[in-house]
Amino acid sequence: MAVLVTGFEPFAGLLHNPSHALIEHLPHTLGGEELVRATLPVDTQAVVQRLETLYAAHQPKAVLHLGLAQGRSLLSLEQVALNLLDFDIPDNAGHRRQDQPVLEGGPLALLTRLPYRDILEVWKAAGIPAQLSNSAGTYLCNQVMYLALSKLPQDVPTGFIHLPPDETLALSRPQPYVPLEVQARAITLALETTLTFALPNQPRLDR
Ligand code: PCA
Repeated sequence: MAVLVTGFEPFAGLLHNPSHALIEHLPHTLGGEELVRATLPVDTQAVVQRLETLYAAHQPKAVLHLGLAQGRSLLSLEQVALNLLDFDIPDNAGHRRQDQPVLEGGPLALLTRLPYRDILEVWKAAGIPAQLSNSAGTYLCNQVMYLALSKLPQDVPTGFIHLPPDETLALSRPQPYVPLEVQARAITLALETTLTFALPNQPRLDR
């Protein structure tokens, strides 16, 4: 069984998305599990089918979705996803949404299924600049987090981490950033912690 990690393609006129760049920096296996990486389209319609295909093809034992949060200077471990799509900035296919649910009839909010307190502790010990966030927004990242938590089995650790700009984005427009290498280390630690704490039958990993 595999562990699935995804990033997003660039969007909103940017030429780069650290969440896409970062997945190439992750190890190929973690704790003996294959790490499957994929890049999701920033298209509110196409992303639904893409997720279904990925989940069906890999039957992952843990899932971590990643995206960029422009304007945030720390990694954000997202605590909740809302059943709401509401965005003025069109996605890459030109769609906009207002006051629409991600899933008709679904609960208003879903809580992450990552061991987030453990991840925060591990990050703190490693000096990772990160925070717990209680808003994943109402754009594609929140949609993917909500869909993942709705579609994957309850016992599959599942969640979302928003990444800050990296050095490539900071070079094109001066802004606070966290180097991609540090972000990749943080995500590797988050995945290791998830396999260790959320799947108790897993042998403990060496850090
Ligand atoms: N960030 C956007 C969507 C794609 C991405 O990387 C978001 O925060 O919703």
